[in-house]
Amino acid sequence: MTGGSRIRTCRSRSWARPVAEPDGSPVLWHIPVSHYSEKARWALQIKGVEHKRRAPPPGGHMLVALALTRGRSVTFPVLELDGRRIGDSTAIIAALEERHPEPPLYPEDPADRRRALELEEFFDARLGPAIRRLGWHEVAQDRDRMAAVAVRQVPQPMARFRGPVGAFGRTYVNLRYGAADPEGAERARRSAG
Ligand SMILES: N[C@@H](CCC(=O)N[C@@H](CS)C(=O)NCC(=O)O)C(=O)O
Repeated sequence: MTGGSRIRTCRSRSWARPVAEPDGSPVLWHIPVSHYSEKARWALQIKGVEHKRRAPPPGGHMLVALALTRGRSVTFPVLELDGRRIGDSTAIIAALEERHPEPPLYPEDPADRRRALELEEFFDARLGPAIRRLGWHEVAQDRDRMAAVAVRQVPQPMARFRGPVGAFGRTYVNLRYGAADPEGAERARRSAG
């Protein structure tokens, strides 16, 4: 990622740290490979908001999301902003618009804004999950490729366990996103096409 915002990644620090940064910086909890996290990263970058980033440990990430949001969310991104922990990329963008209005991400005209929010909802609720399913379906069929992607998501010391990390990743995406189901992947392909 390039651009004006200064970012410090915090992968090596404790993910379980329970309190906000002492200096009050926003913290983006994200999954590096996730398109929803990318959406939040783009919004922070475009608005030039200095922030820190933390990645939860794969496998334990849902528990971390639950703990961060006090049971409101099991997914990432989660943004810590002004003492609040905001789950869901759409809510994160709404909060950033309010806190850092410039440059605006929403169109000014009410009809355009409504249309933009509808599109956002479509991408989040329909296209996003379809693309994710299709993407993982393609990746998970190739064990080597799956392992290559999976080792990039885990802390450095675990990355040398390529085989087990890849197998865990494949099992996870199969169970969680239905990646092993060719018919589901075909439906996703049609809805994404
Ligand atoms: N509607 C949510 C969806 C977020 C989402 O599904 N995030 C995925 C990453 S692609 C996640 O955290 N998945 C963890 C899991 O489902 O186990 C948003 O816009 O933030």
